[in-house]
Amino acid sequence: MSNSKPIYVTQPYLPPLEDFYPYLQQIWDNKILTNGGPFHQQLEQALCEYLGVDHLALFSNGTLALVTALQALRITGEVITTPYSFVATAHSLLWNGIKPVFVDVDPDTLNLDPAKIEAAITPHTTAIMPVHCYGNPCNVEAIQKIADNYNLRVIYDAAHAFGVKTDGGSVLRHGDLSVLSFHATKVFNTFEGGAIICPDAKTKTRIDHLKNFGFVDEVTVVAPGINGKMSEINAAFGVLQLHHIDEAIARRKHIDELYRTLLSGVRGISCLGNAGQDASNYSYFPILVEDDYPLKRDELFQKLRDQNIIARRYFYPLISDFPMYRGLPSAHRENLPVATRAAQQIMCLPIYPKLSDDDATRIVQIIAETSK
Ligand code: T4K
Repeated sequence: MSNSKPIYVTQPYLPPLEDFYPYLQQIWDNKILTNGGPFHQQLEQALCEYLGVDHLALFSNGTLALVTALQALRITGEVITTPYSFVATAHSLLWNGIKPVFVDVDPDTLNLDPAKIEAAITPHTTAIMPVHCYGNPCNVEAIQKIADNYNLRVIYDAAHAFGVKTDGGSVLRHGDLSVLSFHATKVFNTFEGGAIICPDAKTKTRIDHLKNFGFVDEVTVVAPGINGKMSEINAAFGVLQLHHIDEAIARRKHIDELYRTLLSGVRGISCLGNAGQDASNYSYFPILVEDDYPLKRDELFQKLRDQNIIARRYFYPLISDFPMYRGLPSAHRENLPVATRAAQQIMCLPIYPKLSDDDATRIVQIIAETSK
């Protein structure tokens, strides 16, 4: 075991602590801690401007935002989704009493494969929930075409897709709703947090009611809402964090390029390519450990661990392999060959703004020395 300090798959970006004090002072002065206070409003506005979207509702985390997005559109029955994601994607369906129907992913992007969606549609299907995995955009046009043909709603789990742009605009403008996560491990974080992006003010109002117990005013409750509100301290941190986001993404881009250059000659290791976006956020650095690499993926994973490099196997196991899903007919591995293979080969290397070039180089050296 190495004596060096552990290098994790990610490390949250934190602005200088003293920069946060004035924000805290403001909260202490006005005593508004939550329930749509001034920082909450300020962050919603600032994020709409930064992301280039019209309406955004903040949440206390991405999972509650997903659960509420499904409620907002009154989704029931069956929803087509990907097995290749973080469990929260499918859990949000179960929390709404909806049956997930897993469809395989595209081998190049590891996003839901539009060519396989149609065969999974039944009379009970009401929506599609794709994921822009690693911030690589889904084939939004093909998905929308299917949704239009079958009168289905589309809710994107865009937890990884902060700041990603396609065709000159935010990827978050596609579908009926998109959901972001601002968890500590994300490109833009508010410690915990999330948001729903919606196209019109009426839907935003409904979402705002749903995240506040269904209250419209002091005496009127219009829905069995939840408490999904973001607190002032998280929102204030978000406002400050937003000043640093471009710099943080630029540093991630540099590491992404460095990894790609250094890994280009390593036999048996492949990097996921660009999925057609004009602006990426470099939120993850996934590699595939293929058959011609001398070690199995788990052996390489362990080898890195022995050197105190804590990579992660996002997304292994597949969601469809967890006990609450594996009994579903769509969860059978024969139905999901591409996702099954990817889950066996995937490993996400450390990437975050403070990761040094030397550390990134050392990580690749460890991977490359076995492949010589
Ligand atoms: N949809 C998708 C597609 C998602 O990926 C996620 C979340 C969601 C929905 C749900 O959004 P939220 O409800 O979370 O807002 C992490 C995150 O907890 C989770 O937010 C994220 N996806 C998922 C991909 O990764 P773990 O279990 O891997 O987290 P953890 O605690 O092992 O953290 C990974 C590494 O990050 C640690 O080894 C060290 C570092 N770290 C972590 C935390 C929490 C820090 O340095 N500081 C920290 O505070 O799930």
